[in-house]
Amino acid sequence: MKKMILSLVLASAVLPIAANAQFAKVEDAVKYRQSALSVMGTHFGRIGAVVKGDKPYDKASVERDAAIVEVMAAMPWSAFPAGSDLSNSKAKPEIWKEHEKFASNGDKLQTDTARLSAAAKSGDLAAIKTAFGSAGQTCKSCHDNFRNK
Ligand code: ASC
Repeated sequence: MKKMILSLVLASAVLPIAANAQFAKVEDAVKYRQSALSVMGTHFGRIGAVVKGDKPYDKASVERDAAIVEVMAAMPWSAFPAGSDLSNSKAKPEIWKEHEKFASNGDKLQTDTARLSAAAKSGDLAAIKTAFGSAGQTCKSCHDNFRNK
């Protein structure tokens, strides 16, 4: 498990650079970002179930979920090339019109999810709940501004 978490941490440093390489097709960018966001949502949701009290708190599981969320939070933002607001995408044109705002939302998510990961490592459930709430707000604000329903 330690090795897996270490690999994830290393991947988080390396993968955003790899992801900056151009996608061959805009369809590939859409698939890539949707995949990263889906994996992030799955693991964020697992922490959410603990935060809501629907699932018992298990430190190791939350730590693993938070590590994955943290890595995934760095992934999607380089996969919004111009012209990738395809019909199978919920991306709003504001992503490109207000790109700085969009990018800063992505940066904030990375800060929030790093805090969530730190809280998960500390084993302090109250801190996990607070960090989860902040990260959830950041998800919501991006969805409200930049994602079609
Ligand atoms: C989740 C999830 C999201 C966010 C968002 C927060 O668990 O999959 O996209 O939280 O709903 O408002």
